[in-house]
Amino acid sequence: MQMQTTITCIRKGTASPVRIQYQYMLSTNLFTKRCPWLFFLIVFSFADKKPIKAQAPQKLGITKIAGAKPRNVIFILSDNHRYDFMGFTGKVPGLKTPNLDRIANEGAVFQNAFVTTALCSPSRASILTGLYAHTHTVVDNDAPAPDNLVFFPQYLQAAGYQTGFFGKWHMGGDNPDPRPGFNRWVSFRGQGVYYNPEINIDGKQVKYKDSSYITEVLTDLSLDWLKNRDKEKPFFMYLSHKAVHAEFQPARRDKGTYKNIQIQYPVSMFSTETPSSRKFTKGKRADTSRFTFNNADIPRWVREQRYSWHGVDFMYHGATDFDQFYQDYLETLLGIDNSVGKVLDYLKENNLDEETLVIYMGDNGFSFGEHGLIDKRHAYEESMRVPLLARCPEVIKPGTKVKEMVLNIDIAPSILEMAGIKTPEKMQGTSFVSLLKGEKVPWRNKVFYEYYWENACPQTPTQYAVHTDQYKFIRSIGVWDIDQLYDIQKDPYEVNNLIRKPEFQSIAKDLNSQLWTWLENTNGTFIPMKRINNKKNDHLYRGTW
Ligand SMILES: [Ca+2]
Repeated sequence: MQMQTTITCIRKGTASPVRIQYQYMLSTNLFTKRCPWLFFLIVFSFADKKPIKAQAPQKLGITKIAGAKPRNVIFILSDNHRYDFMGFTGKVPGLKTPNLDRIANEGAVFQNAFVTTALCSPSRASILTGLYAHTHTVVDNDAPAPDNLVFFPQYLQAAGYQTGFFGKWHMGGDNPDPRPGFNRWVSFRGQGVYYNPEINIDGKQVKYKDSSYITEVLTDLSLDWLKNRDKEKPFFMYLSHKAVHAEFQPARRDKGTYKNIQIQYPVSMFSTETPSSRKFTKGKRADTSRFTFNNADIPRWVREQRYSWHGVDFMYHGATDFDQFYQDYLETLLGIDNSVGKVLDYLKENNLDEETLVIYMGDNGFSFGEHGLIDKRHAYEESMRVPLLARCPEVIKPGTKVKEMVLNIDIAPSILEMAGIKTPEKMQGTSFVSLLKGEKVPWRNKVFYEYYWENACPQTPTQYAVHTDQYKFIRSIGVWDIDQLYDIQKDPYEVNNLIRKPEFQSIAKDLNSQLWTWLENTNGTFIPMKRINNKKNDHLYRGTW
């Protein structure tokens, strides 16, 4: 395969990552040696060109909620924004997110929001369908969305809404073309790029130039759509940002804002350290004195991942500096906060801010050194927890705190309820609107988690987990290794694996049983294996086979 393409790569051997634009003649050998993840990105961008079949909205059966007002809704989704990196949480001293804080102060904060799979495509499919990954079958970042899936905006259209999608879709290979459920379509191929993006607007490719920045382009296009909408109909807007996905690139005005911020090294960052580990000296080490550590029972795959693509000692094949990576993330996040501010300002200026529901959410979490890891996928808290905020003064009291455990599969039923539509029977999520109103309703007391091993990032095995108010049980599949049990209340950073303690055997047994019951009851024991066309992304042999 030979084709001309422009890629961004990171040059090794420099104190901080230097991003440089290369003109490369694409070849398998080059990519597996220099930038293997791009090889997969590009291979899959040409792998799936199936036409997208649209379902006619009128064929969808919807049941309306009697007397309900069809409310305007804006859903803002960010990428890889971890749950606690917002100004109001105080997690990162000096980090400022005034607009996210505004939603939190004037609306509701979900204190226990989780995704059922911490990976871009599966989580996005769960948000759009209200289904677990093993049900919608978008189980990894390359699995296409089957034609029989119904995305919740299709129900909104059927109820008379005008709907718009703006941003990252990332399901079904790398196809940027319009998907069912949206009157206005703005998207891009796969992960997209931060600067000078090529955008698909209602089926036409448009190239943005002059250092245009993706977060601003998407925000401006979404607000243009709102300004020109049919004011006789209710609206639903899905603003789906590329930020803050790696490789992080802040807006130019934000670059360097946090050059002096104190980086926080988490409690579990050094548990798997060895004499050959990188030295981390710039940031502040967490106080570990309050916690009991059981380093003997850290799974081997976690130890080994420390020295992998997604570990602090060998990040992106040793090409990335942890401290710079951390700073870049915070600065890229500022663009998201700015976008949220523009949306809120628009609503206020147009007298829509009392009635419109605005939801802000991340598609999955992100580790910054916890357990010696970066990235997500695994079932630790930083990966499966997400930021989730909601504001709608007509419905939600300022300063509302929702303690119940809510999931990405609850988004679709909740937005439909706010639109006056009952939850479709096939959806596995539950509307959390009652919780937003402060009502006491029966609610789940545990959540289940799944992650499926994927070829592109083989260092994380398949993970299943069950998370109750107190405990988390994590089962790894496909590796000869130890499982994990944590008392999350006493051990929020998951450093004391209880799995071999005699007094916890009955708890582990019960949680394991619940996990399998959930999988059996939701038809989750049959995971589709999708065709893999390329070689394994194994750094060890570096493209020599
Ligand atoms: Ca993501």
